[in-house]
Amino acid sequence: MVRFLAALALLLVLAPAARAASTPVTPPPPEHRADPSLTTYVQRSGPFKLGPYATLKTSAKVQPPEVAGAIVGMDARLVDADGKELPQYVAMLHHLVFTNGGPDGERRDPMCPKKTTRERFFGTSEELRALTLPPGYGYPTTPADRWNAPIMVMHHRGGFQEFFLEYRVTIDPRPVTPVTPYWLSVIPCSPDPQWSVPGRGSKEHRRSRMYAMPTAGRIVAVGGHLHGGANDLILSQPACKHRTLVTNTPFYAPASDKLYAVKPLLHEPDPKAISWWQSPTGYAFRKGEDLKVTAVYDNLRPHTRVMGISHVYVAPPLPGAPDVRCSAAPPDAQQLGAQFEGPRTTPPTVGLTLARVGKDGLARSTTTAAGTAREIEGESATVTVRDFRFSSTNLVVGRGAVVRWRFPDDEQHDVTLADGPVGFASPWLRDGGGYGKRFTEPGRYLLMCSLHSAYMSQVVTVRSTPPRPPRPDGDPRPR
Ligand SMILES: [Cu+2]
Repeated sequence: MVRFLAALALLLVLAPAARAASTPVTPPPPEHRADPSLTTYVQRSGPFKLGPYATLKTSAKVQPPEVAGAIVGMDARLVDADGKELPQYVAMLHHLVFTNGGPDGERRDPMCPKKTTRERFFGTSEELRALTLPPGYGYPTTPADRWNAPIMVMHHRGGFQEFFLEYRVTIDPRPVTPVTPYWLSVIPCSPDPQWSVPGRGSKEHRRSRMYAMPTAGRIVAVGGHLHGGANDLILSQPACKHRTLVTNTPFYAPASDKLYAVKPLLHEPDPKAISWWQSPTGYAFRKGEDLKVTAVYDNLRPHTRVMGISHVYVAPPLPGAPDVRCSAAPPDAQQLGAQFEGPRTTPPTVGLTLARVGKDGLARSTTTAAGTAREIEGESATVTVRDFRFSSTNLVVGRGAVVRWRFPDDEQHDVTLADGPVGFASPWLRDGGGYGKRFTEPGRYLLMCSLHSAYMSQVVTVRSTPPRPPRPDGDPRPR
């Protein structure tokens, strides 16, 4: 009897209580490149509902698997109720970041001085790249950790679509060398870390940011995130003759991919994959040393709302190692490439238009303005963005005039170029926020709200002549 009770007690300690009954477990999928004897926890969040042509921006409830150990592989995707993956041309996983506040919810990203951002340890996007780490390394996890996952999904169709966020986490319960994740974004510490490439004809557009590392360490894995139009993401070490440590290469889908047949196409598709770098030896850096992240974009055409984020996984310095300066390139580095057939490394030319939803509920491409032209004679014009509408849908201004947009609603909107002479976009704005833009290049600017692109559009036509001076008699009528 005693033996039976002891066995029962052991069973209670070891078995199902150790994880939620609803969490299926599998061997690691090949994408995780993990020891096949390990266990992968397949978890879901949702359901979420997408409206017609909607952009869903929310925070998904996610939780760590009910075991302590270290995460050695992780990925995420959108699935339907049967677990079938939703293709990107239907519902696009545009952004997803897993954050970890630790057991007390207080853990923060050390690179964000205002401490507003929790530790980001895994991100995926249209690239759908899995987190992998060299053998023997892992990101420590406990069931007590408090996770969260800001997610942004774009629906490319009319009607409604339900989906679940499925995330797979491979855990090694054995002791491993712990890694710390660093999110080195060209635009730091923002929920929307975007800028726009003007596309004024010079071949390349580069934007960089430097980060002083708070501790010494070794870079053992580097992933990244880029948007459409990107050529490269570069992690470099300024103190070592500015050498490049890692280049993450974007891989674009073949032209035949249904992603490029989405009608109307309302944003430039991101790369379908991005390379991943990992090395058990790693690159050493010193406490306080700068690392630099640089995003390289095509500048022949405008690319709006782009990003450049390096996901850097750092292990402690090797035990007993001296304070290494400019350590040699690790001989055991691996660069993992595209996980699909026929990748393209040159960003494809993508033509974007505006869209309008018809009485049948279907959106159609258009390059024309909805209303009659409003001619502005003076130096500036104001547009109010309210009730899912631009107050002027068809605005004509002189060259050099300033257009100011006001966003009084409590719903977030923005103004983003779809097509035109110069790329620009405002941040997401609401509650009285404003944004201004001086138009120095003549031409037609097709503009939309990127969050409601099928429903909110505007055309600004910039004349080749400057604004006319006001009439001396004060008569406001157009001449
Ligand atoms: Cu992005």
